Amino acid sequence: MTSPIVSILMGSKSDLDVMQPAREVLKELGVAHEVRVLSAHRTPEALFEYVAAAPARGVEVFIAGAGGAAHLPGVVAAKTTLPVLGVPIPSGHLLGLDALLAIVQMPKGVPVATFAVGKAGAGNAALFAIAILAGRSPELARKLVSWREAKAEELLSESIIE
Ligand code: RP5
Repeated sequence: MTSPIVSILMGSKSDLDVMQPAREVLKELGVAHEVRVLSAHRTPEALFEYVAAAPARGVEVFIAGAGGAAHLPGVVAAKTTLPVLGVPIPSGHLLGLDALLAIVQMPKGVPVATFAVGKAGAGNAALFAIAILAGRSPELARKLVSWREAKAEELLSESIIE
């Protein structure tokens, strides 16, 4: 089995649908990853253990999606100096604005890169993770360029509506 380079975390199984585009992008570009549901509030000890052990298995970037109080990305960032990419999940009455503000307002010294609320943010977090890894992998850099070109071609092929 290939070692995971990217870890996708989410605070609840109910976040899985919104985080799906991150999995799809990583699959499409052939980046080994693993996906875990671990909560900063409900399972903090298990989360700490996971974050501590992940680099030894090959993890170089964390993508963390959470809704509501959305402490997961920040708590992961508190426990590692690897890049942490936060995805605000739209949930509950505030539709993700709560999670966006929680994730984006990290205190100085413990950064989390914050992405758009919802599925666009999840997909972009995966692309950004690959962009980080592409710095040392020409193969990944090439794949990223091809992916972008393929998307542009797809759009252009459907550009004439009438
Ligand atoms: C957060 O609370 C999770 O990330 C999720 O978005 C939200 C609601 O969780 P559930 O009550 O659906 O498990 O911790």
